[in-house]
Amino acid sequence: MVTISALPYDYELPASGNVALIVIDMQRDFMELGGFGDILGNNVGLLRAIVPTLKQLIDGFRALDLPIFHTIECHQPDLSDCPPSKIKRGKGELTIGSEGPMGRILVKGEPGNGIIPELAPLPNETVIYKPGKGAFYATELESMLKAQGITHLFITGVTTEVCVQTTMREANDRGYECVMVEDCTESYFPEFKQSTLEMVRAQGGIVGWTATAAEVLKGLE
Ligand code: C5J
Repeated sequence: MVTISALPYDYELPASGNVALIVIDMQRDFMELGGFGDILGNNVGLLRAIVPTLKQLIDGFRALDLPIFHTIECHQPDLSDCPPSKIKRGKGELTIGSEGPMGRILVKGEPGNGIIPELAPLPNETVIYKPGKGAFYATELESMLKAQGITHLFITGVTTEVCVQTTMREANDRGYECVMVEDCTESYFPEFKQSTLEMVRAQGGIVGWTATAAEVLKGLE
């Protein structure tokens, strides 16, 4: 049994459990000027603070030979997987599919849709292309986790209250024991990040746990 110091109480990983790291949407669209996040009026610079810590966590999982799943929020070039309601959101001049400074916004394969170079996935790591906010919606993630017998998830990435929280709630409802890694997730709104962490671990961990990257690595190593 592995014990990780977490909130609201210690997180326990039984010998029969298998872990994975989930890295949500660390893509240029959200992290750089000219991407979707910027076009919606956000200060994308705020998100960069977690990159070194998230890199350490990813490197720790790599060193332990533990599975890593990266996600990218994106749509097919013909936008057939993007509901009109999502395209309309924001009321900006540029919307999903428009030509932006880094190629078509939030479209699979465009330069802006790539994961930032510092956190680029290795060839043996899985990349999940997701059309929704949650990583389970309309993707192969659940079947892949099941195939590998994964039961315990460490969830990271951006943005905390949108795609990270949605994914953690989806995972929790499917029976996964989830930890949101506090210093490996960030929001354009610091108060939303704080509220999300509190929501997750309220009521005895109604959605799961939160812990720092250092505590996660200390427990797993
Ligand atoms: C957003 C995300 N914020 N990855 N996506 O639209 O959180």
